[in-house]
Amino acid sequence: MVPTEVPHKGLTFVVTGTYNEATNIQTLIQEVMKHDVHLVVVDDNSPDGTAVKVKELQQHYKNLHLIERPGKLGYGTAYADGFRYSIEKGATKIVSIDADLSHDPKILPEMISMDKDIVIGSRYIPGGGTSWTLYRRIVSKGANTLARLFLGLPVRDVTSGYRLYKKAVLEAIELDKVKSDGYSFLQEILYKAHKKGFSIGEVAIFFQDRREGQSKLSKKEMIKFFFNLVRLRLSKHA
Ligand SMILES: Nc1nc2c(ncn2[C@@H]2O[C@H](COP(=O)(O)OP(=O)(O)OP(=O)(O)O)[C@@H](O)[C@H]2O)c(=O)[nH]1
Ligand SMILES: [Mg+2]
Repeated sequence: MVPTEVPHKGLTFVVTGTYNEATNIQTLIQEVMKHDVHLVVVDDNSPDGTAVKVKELQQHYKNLHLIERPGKLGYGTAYADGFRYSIEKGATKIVSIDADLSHDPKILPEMISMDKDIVIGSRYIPGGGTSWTLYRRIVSKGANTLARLFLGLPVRDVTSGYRLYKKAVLEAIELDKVKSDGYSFLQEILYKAHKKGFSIGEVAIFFQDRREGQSKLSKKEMIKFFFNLVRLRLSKHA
């Protein structure tokens, strides 16, 4: 009998940044760990003891990793640190996910099986959506349309933080050189990857607004997003 060839599945690492997510982290870990993946939590010394919970759960889950940073150093560097760690540990695909349960881990298999260099969990393709108020929906849709047209990106959801990257994408982008944080970090990675010719796909997600804590979408963040758009468009080396 000719042995059937089993394709090498690769190793997927899921990365989540946490700042005061003690009320959410256990559910996130349980849901993510139902899948055949590793999970890396990057915690910035959360005053609510998020890291303590992670350490407790490390007794039960051997594929659960924790990176502890001394203080709140920002969304972008948290994920960049998690990405680098995952690659060092042998990841071939790396997923970024929010810890506040806005991103449903059930979609992971669909993201992992799609053969694209980047897969975006997208709120703005058919089947996708959000639980947001009208105001926040308009702001987000406006920002996305602007970024898509201005940067010429062939995707509907430029600011979704739920994404899968093949390792080669993150290696090509040189994470140390990414200048922005927050939503701008997300569009900067996408813009650079697109310019380098990486393929991008989208799967529909329903974005569940965080139930605990307050939204941090400030006017400052919106202005930063706009200036970053212009900076990226004008930069020669992006
Ligand atoms: N380690 C770390 N994680 C962060 C930092 N800022 C945000 N995060 C995490 O990054 C993820 C996304 O941040 P959120 O605050 O949910 O951002 P958002 O969904 O745009 O806004 P919300 O409406 O507040 O939910 C969450 O898991 C946060 O805990 C940070 O400075 N350091
Ligand atoms: Mg959130």
